[in-house]
Amino acid sequence: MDDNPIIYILEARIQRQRLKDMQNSARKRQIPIAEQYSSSVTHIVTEFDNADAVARKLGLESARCLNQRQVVKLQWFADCIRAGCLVPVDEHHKVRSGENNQSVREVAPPVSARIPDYACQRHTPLRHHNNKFTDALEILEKYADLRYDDQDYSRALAFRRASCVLKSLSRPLSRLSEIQNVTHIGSHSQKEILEDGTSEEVEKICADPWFQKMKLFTAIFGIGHARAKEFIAKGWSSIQEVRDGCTSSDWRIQWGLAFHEDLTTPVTRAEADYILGVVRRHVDRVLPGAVMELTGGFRRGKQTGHDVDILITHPVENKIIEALPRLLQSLQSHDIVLCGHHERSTYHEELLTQNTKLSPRGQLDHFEKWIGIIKVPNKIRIKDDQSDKTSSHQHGNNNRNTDMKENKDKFENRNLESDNNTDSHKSDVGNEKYQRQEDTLDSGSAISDSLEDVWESLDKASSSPSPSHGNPREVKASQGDWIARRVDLIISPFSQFFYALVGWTGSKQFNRDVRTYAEREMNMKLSSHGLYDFNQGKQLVASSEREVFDNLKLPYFEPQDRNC
Ligand code: 8GT
Ligand code: MN
Repeated sequence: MDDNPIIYILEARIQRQRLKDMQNSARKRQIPIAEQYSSSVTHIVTEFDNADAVARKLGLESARCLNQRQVVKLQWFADCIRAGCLVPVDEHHKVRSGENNQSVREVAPPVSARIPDYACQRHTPLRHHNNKFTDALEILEKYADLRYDDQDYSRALAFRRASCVLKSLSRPLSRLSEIQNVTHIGSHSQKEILEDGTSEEVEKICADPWFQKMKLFTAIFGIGHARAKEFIAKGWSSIQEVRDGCTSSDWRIQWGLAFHEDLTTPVTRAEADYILGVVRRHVDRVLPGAVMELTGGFRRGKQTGHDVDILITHPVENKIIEALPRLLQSLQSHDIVLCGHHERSTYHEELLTQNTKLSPRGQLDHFEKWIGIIKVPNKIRIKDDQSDKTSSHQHGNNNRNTDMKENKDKFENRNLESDNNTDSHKSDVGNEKYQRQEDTLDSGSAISDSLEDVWESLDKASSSPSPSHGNPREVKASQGDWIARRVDLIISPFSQFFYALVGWTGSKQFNRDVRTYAEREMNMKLSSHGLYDFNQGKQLVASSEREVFDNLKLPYFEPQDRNC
């Protein structure tokens, strides 16, 4: 870090209100900001994505004139504000020279063959430079997941790993073969080699009616792969046909079908904040002193999500006992809850050391939780849409469109819900498919995106009683000025909280990799409940998220850098 840092914020492309907020935050933290650009400026903060544009804007001949200074993204500035001081400029903060790949390749160092093996050792920001490849790889992953799920889940994982490596690169690749030798870009992905982000294979998959139907059906709350395949076998190809023909008594499927359009409309951050606020008010009433965190994708900086995950704890360990039923009662009495299911904790200490491969629900956690749907006034979402057009959001960056697209794709692509099927974990037996999947996974603690199928194959869903009041279709028919939103409320004992926080922050791939890393490299077992060190024969406690990383001998990564 320079001895006398002076920061200049290049105003172009930064919304006025956001700029003002940034300047105020910097002032409060005594971060030195120059009003004008001058030769004494050491850091230029910009929304431009290449240094040549910055140089032009400053009236300089070329980006070479900026050689002595750091040209950095807003992310760096946001990191400084968060840290309360200037943080070192990392690779992912840098804005490079070159408007096209050719010149980027001239100035950028070759992609190192020494990319760390595990995603938990790499920065994986939400916005990255290689979407054209990762989009294609994720289609291959999704297809492998849907098509070959009963044979070989590792195939889908190989694509996910490849895209995960690309997301962590600090510059765009022009061809995938540039990093052919890099670990993780394995034989699976090389077969369908993506020279420029497109391949015949990918195009064929996108046009495949079977794939389109699978994406459509697995996006229904409560529907996993096996049921979606049944629907296709019946000749159904639309949601309406499922509504007309599906006789399942599973509460999730019934409500999921009735409110499908609501539940596949991305949840905005304003809605997530609103839900957090509502829950907080009720939590304060029933459990004063409780600590709450908005987790999941929103905590990783996403502007939209498919649900809202809220983790709740209390510094006094046993205060959480019976708090969730009281919270639900309080929410219900205010007509906020549409439907949902309360799961009791199934945690016991042996789970900390137990080999998860033995249990079909080993990849899920054992916290007490509520999985349900609540009502959010339409105006919350609409207000957010409008404010988004005029000013930026406090957590924001300019990735909203990408983010929306990402979520839309996700909605089309998957359903994550049945893994929460409450009864299914009661049985460890009779699930051949799970065993097969586990055999092909790298680690027993890895979380499979196909968990919904694990539960589906246990076929307990249909026996779970409807935990809600009213008939879903009738409720839908008389819906007021609100939208249905999926919410998970998770209750964690304080002693497990920071492990739960890391787990529920995700991403899923981050969890997979950090758990595999713990097992393979550290001889430890990591879960959302804690960390057990087999070398020392004891549990390692953590009283902050940083300590979780410290205990694993990993550098700390902010939630925003866990978007693998
Ligand atoms: P989204 O933005 O589409 O909602 O995506 P997300 O927020 O990243 O994923 P999510 O499905 O909502 O799950 C949030 C995180 O919680 C994931 O990283 C998931 O791995 C983690 N997680 C646990 N335990 C459990 C569990 O028991 N069930 C589920 N569904 N997720 C769990 O750590
Ligand atoms: Mn989520």
